[in-house]
Amino acid sequence: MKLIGSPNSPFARKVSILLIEKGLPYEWIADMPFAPDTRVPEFNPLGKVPALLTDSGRTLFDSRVIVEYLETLPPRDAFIPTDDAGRIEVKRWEALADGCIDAQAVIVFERRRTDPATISQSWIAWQSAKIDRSLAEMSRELGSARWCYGDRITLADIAVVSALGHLDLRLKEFPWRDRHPNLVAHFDRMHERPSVAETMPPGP
Ligand SMILES: N[C@@H](CCC(=O)N[C@@H](CS)C(=O)NCC(=O)O)C(=O)O
Repeated sequence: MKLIGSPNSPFARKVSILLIEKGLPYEWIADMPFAPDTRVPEFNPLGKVPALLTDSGRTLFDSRVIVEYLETLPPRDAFIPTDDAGRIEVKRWEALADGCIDAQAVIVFERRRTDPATISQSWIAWQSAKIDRSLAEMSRELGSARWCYGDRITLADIAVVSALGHLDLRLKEFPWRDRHPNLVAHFDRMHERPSVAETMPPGP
């Protein structure tokens, strides 16, 4: 299996953490989708990372499909519950965390406009509100629990730590630590795991 990703991509990190947690061997192929010589479109017509090249030669994307595929490999169903209610809850967490990353990415790209005069502060504020609300929802749902869902680590915890890690990387000024101490505790606990510590984005 080969994982095509960029080291700072939170979506690729989510997949990497799951691969490591499951103990699945894989080859990491670093590729920046915005580099002029990128080969990402050969694996994903959408030109985004992560993409996974399976041992049978199939390319899979996006990260939500890849994690579903990985859960079909042994140890099967270890990170997404198999009961309907649990599965939907964990996928809801993933959608929340991924959506939080999407809003972060929009802000990052908006700020990178070559002509600063064209940067839309109202668009940034619109996206910031999504981040605020998604973090508040994560914090509310987590409460004082150790794990996002149930009594063990799931894909939900992995998705959340990837989203929070990307905030630390790209939007350092975002005051999530002051506002949500329970997310900080979860984040710190998750960093005790080698899978999370080893996949810290190098930045910048
Ligand atoms: N929904 C996708 C999002 C992937 C994504 O946006 N990846 C970014 C890097 S973090 C990317 O490759 N962007 C390149 C582009 O938008 O052209 C997933 O979950 O895999």
